[in-house]
Amino acid sequence: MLLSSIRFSARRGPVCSHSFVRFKTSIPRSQKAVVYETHGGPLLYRDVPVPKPKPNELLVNVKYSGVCHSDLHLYKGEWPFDVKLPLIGGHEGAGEVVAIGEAVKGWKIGDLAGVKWLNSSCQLCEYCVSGHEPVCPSQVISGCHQDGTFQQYTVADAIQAAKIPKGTDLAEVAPILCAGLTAYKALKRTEARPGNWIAVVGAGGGLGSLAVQYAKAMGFMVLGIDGGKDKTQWAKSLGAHEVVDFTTVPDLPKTVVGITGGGAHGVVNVSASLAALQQSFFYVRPTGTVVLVGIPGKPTVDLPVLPTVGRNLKIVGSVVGNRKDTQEAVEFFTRGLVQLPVKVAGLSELPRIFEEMDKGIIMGRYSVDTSR
Ligand code: 8ID
Ligand code: ZN
Repeated sequence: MLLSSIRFSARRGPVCSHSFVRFKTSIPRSQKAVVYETHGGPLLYRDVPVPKPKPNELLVNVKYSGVCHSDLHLYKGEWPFDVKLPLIGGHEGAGEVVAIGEAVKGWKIGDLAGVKWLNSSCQLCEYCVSGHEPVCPSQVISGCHQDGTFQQYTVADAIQAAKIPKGTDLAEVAPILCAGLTAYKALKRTEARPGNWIAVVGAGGGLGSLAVQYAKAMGFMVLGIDGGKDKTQWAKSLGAHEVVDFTTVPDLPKTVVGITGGGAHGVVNVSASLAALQQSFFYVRPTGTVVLVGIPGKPTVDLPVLPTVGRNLKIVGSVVGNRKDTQEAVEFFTRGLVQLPVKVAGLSELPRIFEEMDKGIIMGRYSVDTSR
């Protein structure tokens, strides 16, 4: 867009005479981002051009982005995804709308917006029209198919972008856009009832810290499972009724069945561990549900057929959530039902954060400040 083509409109502010994009005057031409050119290659903190929104898109000045383990899986090339390279990753962005494409309705400059894993979907297929847009075959994923939120400005489809109420703490709300949403939807997928036991596997991690709190707010009894004293105490401090350290307990299934009086009604596996997933089939309660959320690098388990059939188990997958789930997940946060004790770091520190995540030593979630 040529700056000379900009004209000003009293009603809508400055506009471009060609595309009628509405925008703030202060958008720079370049910005800071973390880019990688090859899987596992250097994570380069460098200047890149500010993207331009398409007619259906918002340009969001990302203030904070959560750092999800999915970003690390994608960076390492662990999943058979069609990843754009070079790539700016990230899909838990929270920021301010600074430009609006000509076809966008319902957004104005200055609104707060969340940028999610699901950047856009076709809105026409059978999944999109039935509220299952995260499985749309034409979906576009932020920080995978297109550049994501590890930059100061990113584009987001206006239909899928999440509305964030004015005054919300952007560092804290950022991880709700993936971790919170995914944890909340997975809990719904258990179809458990208030008072039932939910086992959260990976309770000390990013999704787990939120799953524990959403589960408690939804009226479930919560058993948090993770490794080490720090992580189990952390899960307890977030409200888990009981915690189990999988690294010290001699027989995990027996322990869980004992604590829950017959097995967990719902198991939400938000760990990136194949072993953890495999074990969960042996402590879910008869008629209960195991929800697969975490995706280990080698993602194949042996499903024990006889116990699954004979105990009427449900084994389901769950990927993020739809727009309604997003709205609800954000509301739990803005109502104070879930807390985000995030660790704030600079975007330039992403390489160190990925290292810590790889070692499994992060408690909760990092939220990176894109201004440093
Ligand atoms: O939509 C989805 N399905 C979705 C959305 C977002 C993230 C799926 N994910 C996936 C990620 O790609 C990743 O595989 O969920 C998984 C967890 O993401 P995260 O919460 O961002 O990761 P984390 O912060 O590293 O937490 C993982 C926790 O699992 C624990 C670790 O100690 C850590 O606290 N853990 C491990 I590794 N092995 C465990 C085990 N055997 C375990 N906890 C219990 N038992
Ligand atoms: Zn994520």
